[in-house]
Amino acid sequence: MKATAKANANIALTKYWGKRDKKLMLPQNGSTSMTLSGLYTVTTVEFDKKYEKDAFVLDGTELGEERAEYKKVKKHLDLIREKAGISEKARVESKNNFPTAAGLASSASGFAALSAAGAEAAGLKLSSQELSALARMGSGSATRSVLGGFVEWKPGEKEDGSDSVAEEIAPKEHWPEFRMITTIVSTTEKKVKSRAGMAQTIETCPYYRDWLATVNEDIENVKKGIKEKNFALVGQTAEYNCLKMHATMITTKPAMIYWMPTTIAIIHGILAWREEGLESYFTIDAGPQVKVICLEKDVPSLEKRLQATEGVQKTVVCKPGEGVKLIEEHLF
Ligand code: 2P0
Repeated sequence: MKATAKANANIALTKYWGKRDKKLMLPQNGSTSMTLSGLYTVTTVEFDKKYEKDAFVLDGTELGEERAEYKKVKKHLDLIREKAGISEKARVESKNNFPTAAGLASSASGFAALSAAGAEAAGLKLSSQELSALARMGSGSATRSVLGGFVEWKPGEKEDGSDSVAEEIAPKEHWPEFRMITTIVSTTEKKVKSRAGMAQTIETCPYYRDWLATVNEDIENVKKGIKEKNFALVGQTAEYNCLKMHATMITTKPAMIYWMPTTIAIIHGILAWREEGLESYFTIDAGPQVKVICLEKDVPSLEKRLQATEGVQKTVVCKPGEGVKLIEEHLF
């Protein structure tokens, strides 16, 4: 009853921000993303009678029962146990190859890996849609990391949430030249986590309904742009969608301003470079890092410019990556 899974992070091209059902983790709106090669979580889960309680080791440190991350993992294990009809406690070890909780979607790769490894270890045989619905129960963005390439998370209409799942827009082979350059401008843990932040936005932001009114059009444009490999359409739509989401964050009470000076310096850089004919677009999540959407041919010039921007600590170039998969190498 032991299994290990590897899941890549994903970055939304059109964002998820807000739940319509907190218990079933159903989103207010659909979203689209690219699964990233190279930024991943590996998780081993073992259910065994020898364990007296669930244990969760993240990046080499065992987390105490009082930690929020421990509670989320335990809740997810309970859900898997319930589905599989088992009662054994589990040991979970998880490793990220990038900083946790700094706006690089660690909960997406984390819960996709935990769901795949946990389901396998518990003997559940799930389709990829069922697996995405399970991952969703851990973290909304994890729904999308179950699949590779370009992905849509359908908001779904059913009350039980069974149709709020991931669907492939196109596999990674469809557009192998597509790139996202992830910049790391800060590795400090953010002050307001997404879950609390999005709930505050729904409660207090006067523009939230305007956000919801325009998201579906963005989703359609991103899907069309991906299918037709229309880079400008994908980039322009993703950038504007990100700005609309941040407009709701900034106008939430209390305001959530995730951008740091380096975030803004990169934005201005991208706009100026675009004027010169170097085409790239930015997208930013609930954190200060900027993800630069571009094509393979422009990566060398963009990386040079990004690395010369004051405050940029690191850049990581990501291609469209694969979905979650089981691997043989266990962490313990
Ligand atoms: C996204 N974000 O679509 C958006 C954009 C952040 C900004 O999904 O409460 O960690 O676990 O469902 O998935 C981050 O939120 O939140 C997120 P929960 P999650 O990628």
